[in-house]
Amino acid sequence: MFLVQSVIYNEFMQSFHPAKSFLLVCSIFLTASAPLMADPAVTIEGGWVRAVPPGYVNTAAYLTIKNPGASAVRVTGATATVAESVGPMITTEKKVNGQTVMGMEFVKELTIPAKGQLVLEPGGDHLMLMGLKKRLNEGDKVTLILNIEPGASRLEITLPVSRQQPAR
Ligand SMILES: [Cu+2]
Repeated sequence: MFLVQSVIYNEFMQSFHPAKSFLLVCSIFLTASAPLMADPAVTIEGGWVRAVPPGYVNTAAYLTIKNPGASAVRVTGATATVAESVGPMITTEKKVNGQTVMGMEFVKELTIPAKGQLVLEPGGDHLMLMGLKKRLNEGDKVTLILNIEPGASRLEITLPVSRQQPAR
C-alpha cells in the first residue's frame, strides 16, 4: 500500500494536469481496494471439493456459508484457477412419465438469509466447477474466490479435495 501511495504521489507531483491526476488516483484506489472488500460478516464452514476420476472435466464444491448479518447476502458466482468457470447450481427433481428424474440447473445466485446459513452439499445446492484444467486428487487444495453481493465482495477460501464429505 505504501508503494501504491508513493507512486500516486509522484504522478501527482509530476503532472501538469490536476484533473487527469485525480482520475488516475481514483482508478488506482478502486483497483487496490477491491480485494480488501470481503465482507467480514460472512464465514465459511466445512468446505470441500469432490475429487474426480480421470477424464472428468467438471466437479462440485460444497460448503456452509454463514451470515450473522441483519440482511441477506447472495453468492453470485466464483472463480478458481483450476477451472474455466464456477457457478452456483441447484438440484432439480422432475417427474417424467411417472418417474423422478434428478438434474441440476445453473442459477444466477444463491441467497444466504439474514442470521442464517446456506448449506451447499451433495444432492443439493452446490458450486459447479466447469472445465477443470487439471485433475483434482484427494489431498489437493483448491482456492476459490466467491463473489458476494451486495458490495461486490470477494471472499477467498481454500478447500481440501476429497472423495467424500470429510468428517467434521
Ligand atoms: Cu452441478
